[in-house]
Amino acid sequence: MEETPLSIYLEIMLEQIKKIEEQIEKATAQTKEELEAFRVGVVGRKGIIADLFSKMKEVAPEERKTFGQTVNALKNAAQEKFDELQTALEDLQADDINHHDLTLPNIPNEMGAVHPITKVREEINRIFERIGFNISEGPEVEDDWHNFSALNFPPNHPAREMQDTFFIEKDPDIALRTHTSSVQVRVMENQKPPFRTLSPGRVYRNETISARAHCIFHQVEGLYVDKNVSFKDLKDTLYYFAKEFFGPNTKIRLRPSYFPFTEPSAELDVSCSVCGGKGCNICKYSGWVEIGGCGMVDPNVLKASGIDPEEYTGFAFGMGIERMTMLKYKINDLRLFTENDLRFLGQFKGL
Ligand code: 2NL
Repeated sequence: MEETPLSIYLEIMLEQIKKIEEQIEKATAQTKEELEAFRVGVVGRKGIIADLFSKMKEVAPEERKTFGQTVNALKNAAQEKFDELQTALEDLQADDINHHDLTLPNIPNEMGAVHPITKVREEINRIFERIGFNISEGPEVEDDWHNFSALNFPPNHPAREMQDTFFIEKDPDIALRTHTSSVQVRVMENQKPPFRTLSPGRVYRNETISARAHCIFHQVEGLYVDKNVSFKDLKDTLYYFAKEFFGPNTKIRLRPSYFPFTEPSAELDVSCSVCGGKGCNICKYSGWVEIGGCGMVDPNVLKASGIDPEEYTGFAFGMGIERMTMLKYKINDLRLFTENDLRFLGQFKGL
């Protein structure tokens, strides 16, 4: 069958489409912007292909099929080209991220520092380990028994109030521990004397945060239970610790005090390590700073954990780790310990 010759209009159109096809074939996109320009100019709603489709009405009805098929083929080729360019560009960008120049000098990993509280806590542990204390740890969420009742706290002691303690549940009471004595109660319940144990750890009290107080802080408590443990043993132990931690010229002082869990009880002061006892603004010109409290374990406390107070006696003490760290490193604001400011933490590198 003889083919009908194409109209001059269609011939010119097909010629143009061929040129467009060649251009599309050669197109490149090195950047996101170039890729976007291709999308808008070629395959977009107002691009060259949409423009060609709009010419359909100018084509003679018997030639529309040929025209339509040609433009459709172009459209498919252009879409394919666009996908190709897009994939290539994504690969290029991924390459930039993944392939460093391995010949460049290395960026050194910056050495971190141990947190001063951790450092001091470990130093205290080592000092007490040298005289036979082991380290005991326990839960930070405690029941009423281990935090209060077993320690001889009377039923309406202020520490049992919401204003002082963070409660998780009421009746039965579950709270964030307010001291690490709770760990020592667990030791007394589970072990037979004699034992010497040290319980460092995080404790919680419902305090307004200031330069001197925080609702989260650290404590270390010590407990020694044996036959014939005396108040002199307590003093010797604390004196040994103070000299090891603050330096050989350190003195200690015990002032009578009261705790529900010890009898007799005392506050523990050390001679000011900043001025050596001469008087400065750290010790408020008294020469002494308080670092904790201590006493002989109350017979009721021993009994509550199943230890016979007729057979055994014990001493106990508690000290604030933040307080000791502040004295040792002359830090004047407790909030620095929890703010994670690298200008502060970086000063403890290599110490
Ligand atoms: C302070 C005072 C103290 C204790 C803690 C204790 C533990 C048991 C039995 C008896 Cl299991 N006592 N601990 C004793 C006296 C004082 O802490 O100012 N801490 C920062």
